[in-house]
Amino acid sequence: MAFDGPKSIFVLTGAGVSAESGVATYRDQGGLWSKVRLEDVATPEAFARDPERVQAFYNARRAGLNGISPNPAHEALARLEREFGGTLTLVTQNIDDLHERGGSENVIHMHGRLRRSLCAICGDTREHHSDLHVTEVCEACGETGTLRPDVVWFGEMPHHMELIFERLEQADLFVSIGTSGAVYPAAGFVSEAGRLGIRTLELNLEPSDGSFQFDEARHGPASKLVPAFVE
Ligand code: BV8
Repeated sequence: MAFDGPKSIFVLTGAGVSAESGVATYRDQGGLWSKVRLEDVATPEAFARDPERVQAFYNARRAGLNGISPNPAHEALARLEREFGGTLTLVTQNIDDLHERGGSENVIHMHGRLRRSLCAICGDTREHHSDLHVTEVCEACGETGTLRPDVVWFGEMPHHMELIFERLEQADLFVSIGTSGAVYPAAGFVSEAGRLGIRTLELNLEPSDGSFQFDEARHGPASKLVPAFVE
């Protein structure tokens, strides 16, 4: 690792860390938002308006997780978690489970997880790897039609924000990997780190919207940059 001994590293990942595993990103050429409007599939209003359309959008993405594997970037971050002597906080915006499959044990999913269902009535959330439909019955409360993907939509509060800011304040190195810096509050973490005097590093395929805010930016595929950073 090319930094003079950080003691506490805060890593934020985005879709770019899973791109080489075959998971679609959002804003790249051919990305998810070039095929469908987020207002139609990734907001509570969209779910209220046309639940089956929203379920179908997430069912297709959930099914897509079956045939893919973690890539060297996920594996390098898991190695960092095992071997780094200090504190490592891994926060991901991703809703896939490739960090876990790559060996990371402590992953903070601030935008939820695609392979979990959430009951909109009782709040029960549990592993769910198959399709979800509005006809489904919640096993916890018995209600029908209340199960949705356990993901954070636009206009909804991301998870674990208090813990995230606590960890960010304790960090002495902030590393952003594979994110366009387009969505808040995640996109605001780098300026918060800068305000706190924390060293900031961007590892991304190309300069992101927020590249100018980083002390250092390295550009290239995550499967190459992340193992090189962890070594
Ligand atoms: C909130 C889960 C408030 C679902 C996601 C106006 C109207 C409404 C809202 C807003 C508004 N203005 C601002 C907002 C807030 C809004 C927002 O920021 N909107 C944006 C569009 C302006 N944010 C929210 O609504 C958030 N909630 O603010 O709540 C609140 C407060 C109190 C109480 C209640 C509520 C919630 C946002 C979460 C939305 N959910 N995902 C799903 O996945 O379907 S967002 C989704 O997009 C991701 O999770 C991620 O967060 C975000 C950005 O995606 P990235 O991961 O960055 O991916 P992207 O494709 O954009 O970029 C990929 C990058 O990787 C690129 O830079 C590329 O170069 C790079 N890359 C590609 N290949 C590689 C690579 N890098 C390395 N190697 C490679 N091989």
